[in-house]
Amino acid sequence: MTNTALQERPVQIGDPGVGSRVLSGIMPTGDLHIGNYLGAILNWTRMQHEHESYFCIVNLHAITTPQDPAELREKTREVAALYIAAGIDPKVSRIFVQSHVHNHAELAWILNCLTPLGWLERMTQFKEKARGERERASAGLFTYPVLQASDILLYGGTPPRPLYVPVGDDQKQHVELTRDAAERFNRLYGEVLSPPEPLIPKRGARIMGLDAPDRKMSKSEKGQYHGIRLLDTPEVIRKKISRAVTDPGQEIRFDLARPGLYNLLTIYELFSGQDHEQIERNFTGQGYAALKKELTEVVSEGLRPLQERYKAVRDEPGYLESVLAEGAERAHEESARVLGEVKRAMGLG
Ligand code: AQP
Repeated sequence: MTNTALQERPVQIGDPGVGSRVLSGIMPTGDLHIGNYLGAILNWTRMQHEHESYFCIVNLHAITTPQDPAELREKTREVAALYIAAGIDPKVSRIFVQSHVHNHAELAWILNCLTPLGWLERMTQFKEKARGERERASAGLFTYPVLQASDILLYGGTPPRPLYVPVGDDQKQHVELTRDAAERFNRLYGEVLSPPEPLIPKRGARIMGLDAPDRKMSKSEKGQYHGIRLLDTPEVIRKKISRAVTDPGQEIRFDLARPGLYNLLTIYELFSGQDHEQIERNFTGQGYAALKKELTEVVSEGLRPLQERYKAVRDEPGYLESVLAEGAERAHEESARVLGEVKRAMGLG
């Protein structure tokens, strides 16, 4: 099986509108996993053909918690190569590194001055990430959603166009804050910013940890059997799936009351392209051993083309650098227009 099933599923979005834009990004921390892929990147690959698309590697977000410089540099390149390997076409989309386009940091300062502290106090991700150590968490971690708002709003166009942000459901609150920030700015200074819409896939918006189906699969989780990485070998994938937490039930069916099984079946559904009925029929009379074996097969085969392309991208001297340089140039040009309008409207330009 190839990952054709993944490529052919329809995009679940409304009318894209004229001259519409798409912006999304991933932090270059830890190893990308199938949650990032199924919840975000896969939708990007489909949307890039319908909207002017910008995909960044958000390294300025990464430094809101301590990072090793050499590792951060390497992870930034790895994520960029994975975008391309997963099907983001640099001839169609703009792929760039956030810190290469200084407009992001400049708009973030401006929006910081307009964002009430109360809005940031309500962000659940800060509470989770500060892990009760509020006094020691960086100011950057607290204002992270404002930088994210800037990342998005810089690509809303002049004049403002429909702007979409394809993300997993953990990012919904941040995109809503971005909307509020744009609307507040527009009320104060005129219609400059485009309030964005989050685009959250109906399936795969929250892939759960294999070792803990009550927590989302996450790069920052350290457990060895927590998540399937995009670059895991078939043998590692087999081991992780074979240890995935399930329950004592026998029947293989989509049942939200059995979160471990439900998560495995959702991953199976997305990689195989089959619907619930088909899948339940396939496994009638069979147990977890059969499901885990099949799942290992569809995930390994589904990731194989991506892993091959990844290797090709990393092996081609100078290729990644040229993609990122061109992406930064085009992102800079576009974002400078919006930033210019913002500054003019506020008396800064
Ligand atoms: N488990 C997931 N299921 C579906 N979508 C997911 N995303 C992340 N996890 C899942 C989506 O992937 C994009 C990038 O998110 P990120 O860089 O925050 O990735 P992460 O794995 O969540 O990384 P961290 O470092 O471990 O962050 P925390 O600690 O916040 O979980 C986003 O579109 C996200 O929705």
